[in-house]
Amino acid sequence: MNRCHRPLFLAVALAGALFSLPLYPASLGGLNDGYTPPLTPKPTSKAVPKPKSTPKPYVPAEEPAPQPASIPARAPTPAPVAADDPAIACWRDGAWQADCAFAAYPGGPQFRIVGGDLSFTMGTRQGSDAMAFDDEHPPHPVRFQRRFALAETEVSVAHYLACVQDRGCREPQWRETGSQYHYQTGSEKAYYLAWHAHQPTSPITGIDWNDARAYAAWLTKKTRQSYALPTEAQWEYAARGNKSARWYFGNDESRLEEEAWYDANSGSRLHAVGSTPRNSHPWELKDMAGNAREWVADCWHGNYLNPPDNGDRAWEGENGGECGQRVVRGGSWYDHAGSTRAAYRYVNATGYRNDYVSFRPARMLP
Ligand SMILES: [Ca+2]
Repeated sequence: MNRCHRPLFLAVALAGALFSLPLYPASLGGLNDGYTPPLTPKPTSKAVPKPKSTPKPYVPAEEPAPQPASIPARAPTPAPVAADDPAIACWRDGAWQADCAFAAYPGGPQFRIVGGDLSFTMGTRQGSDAMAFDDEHPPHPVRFQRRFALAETEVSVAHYLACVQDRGCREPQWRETGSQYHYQTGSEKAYYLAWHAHQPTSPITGIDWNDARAYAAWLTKKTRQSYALPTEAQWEYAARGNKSARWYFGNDESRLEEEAWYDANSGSRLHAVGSTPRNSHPWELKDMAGNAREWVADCWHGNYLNPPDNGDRAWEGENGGECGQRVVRGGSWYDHAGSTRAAYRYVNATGYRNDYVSFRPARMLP
């Protein structure tokens, strides 16, 4: 290297030294993305001397506890009713059993637990059934908050007269002292006699809506359990029996001849409750089609505009309800086939008594 080149060499060496210095991200921002800072050596951990373990005293091993042959099943949910409540017979495996029966009291009317998921479409779509009437629409969803049981049949004459005898109910029209319709002494005695209204096994007739309510109140008092007239929604849900057809057995009208007492086969009279030649109701409710029409709790509404969606409660006077008239359901010995459909509705004045309207109570279950 000669002297002339020495300053140039020094400048190149100085520049090389400057550019070899590490550049830090803090000063260059994103321009230095590829840079990896030098690793900081981990501090050398101090060797901590392990504490001297104290020897555990010797404990002899226990004999293993004997294991049960199988894991016991979880205890079933206790029944939500008292042990002396007859409905307790229908509580099994932690739930109410559909189709199960219990008597309200020994020798009293039988009740059946309704099945299904406690929701359905009530009413009939306009134009979907030639047998339907305008008051059945619009169809609408209904849900029940609580399961219920419904009397297996209409209340029989014998069961109703037990209430009369106990001073819980008024005499039916055909036994009323001085009545022209008295079945033995009245000038119009044939009105009830001809239709077998006085037979102990017939559905009770000659009673109005208040009489039906009085019976449910008497049953409540007698049993210390809660009975009432079914709501219109409860009645239709039970009558449908988990189907969206005309009847619980489907749409085949010819099956009515065995399943119901109506004008084509009744011989123009009432029949013993639950006495049809055949009954294929899934929950074994009987006479939901025919024999006697049945009072329900609700006030009359001429259609289903703005109905309640909770079927547990009766539709009272709101949204145009007429509470001087109450709904009757199910058709009777006197009615043609279309009036025995599950969705069919009819109405009577609250105080009206005749020979083809009866009732059956319901019981809300806890
Ligand atoms: Ca009936």
